[in-house]
Amino acid sequence: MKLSSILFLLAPLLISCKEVKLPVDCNDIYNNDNKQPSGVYIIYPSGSTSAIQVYCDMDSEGGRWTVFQIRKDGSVNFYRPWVDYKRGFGNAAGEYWLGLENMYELTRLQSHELMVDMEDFEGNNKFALYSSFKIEAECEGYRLQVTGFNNKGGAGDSFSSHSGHKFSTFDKDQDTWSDNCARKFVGAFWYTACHSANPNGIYRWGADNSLYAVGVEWLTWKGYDYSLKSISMKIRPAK
Ligand SMILES: [Ca+2]
Repeated sequence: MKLSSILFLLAPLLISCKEVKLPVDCNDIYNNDNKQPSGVYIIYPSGSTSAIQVYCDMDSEGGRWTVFQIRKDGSVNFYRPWVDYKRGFGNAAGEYWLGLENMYELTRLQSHELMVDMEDFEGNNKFALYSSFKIEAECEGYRLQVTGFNNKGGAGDSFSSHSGHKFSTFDKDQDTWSDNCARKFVGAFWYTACHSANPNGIYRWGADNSLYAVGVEWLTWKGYDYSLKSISMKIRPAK
């Protein structure tokens, strides 16, 4: 076969390779087709070998949200070591944590907004919006930067106080307390000394004051003695 024939046969492959743009996040999926419903999709936070399943919220407040954390039925254990919080765990169709490294990759190149959606066991829904959210690199302890709270959703601000703090798990204490917040409050978070929100705490089915502040909590809405039915944290590029 002549070289020109081979090139002719390869041409469509070469062209199609150029045209493939893998979605980095749910915002890309939305921009490729804005009729796509909320659901589980594959994204590539850092190139073609980084495929991971996530839940995309295409409905709330304009959609385009990539969910990085969700609790809704207590089916997944969230009391896990550093390596799990770094890499991610759970099931994109159920409860999961996307992983700090993925969150760093998603937020390092452009400005992102954050939405925190929550529901109690009485069927009430609230949310919190933040105009800026990013995670620093692992060598900086995956430090949180979150600002620009907006109380449109009525949940109050239980997260800004965590801004500027490193992420802690029970086996990696980077909090500002002399003791270990992750062990004390049975979770993993950007603990200070220690928290006003504990989304990765124990799933406890509502009001329960038998153990202080260990539940799935958002202080400014339900206080320290109420574990939420559901909570999800999601990001999208700021427009
Ligand atoms: Ca400590």
